Amino acid sequence: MKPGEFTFAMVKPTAVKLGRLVPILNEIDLAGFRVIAMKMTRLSKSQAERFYAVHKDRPFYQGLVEFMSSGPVVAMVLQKENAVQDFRKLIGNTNPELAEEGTIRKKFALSVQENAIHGSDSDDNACIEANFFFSQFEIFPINEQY
Ligand code: IDP
Ligand code: MG
Repeated sequence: MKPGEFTFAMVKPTAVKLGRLVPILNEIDLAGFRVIAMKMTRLSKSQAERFYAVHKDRPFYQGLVEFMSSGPVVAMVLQKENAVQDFRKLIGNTNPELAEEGTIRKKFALSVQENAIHGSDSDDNACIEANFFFSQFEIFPINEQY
């Protein structure tokens, strides 16, 4: 897959627990993204620590790790042109109080921490994060050989 054509997303534990998975997937579909890999899984604390290692010195890190390992998440790889930027726009600001009207976080987030969904912030991180959850045999890019 070429950088720029895909991003990594993860529906966070509270959103899954509250039954918001399908409504969130609907928003993702309506925005023109194609799901090319998906799994429901639960992160161990050490996996959550590794996934969010860039934030390890931030005051919210321990709480974030506890939260992200508190229940099942749904991880996915999404294909679309300009995927990373368009998906960040679709999910909105990290803080739901600042998130733009119509964004997924505005609609589904409970708080800054429990903000419904993760989206990669760069093409490099989309690649790293997709590989964190999926092997090459679990990602099915849409192309001529599909
Ligand atoms: P992002 O998810 O919009 O990229 P980041 O700054 O990368 O935001 O933070 C990662 C995650 O850490 C957020 O999605 C949120 O769950 C949590 N987080 C960020 N800032 C805070 C905070 O100030 N308090 C509590 N949790 C936070
Ligand atoms: Mg981030």
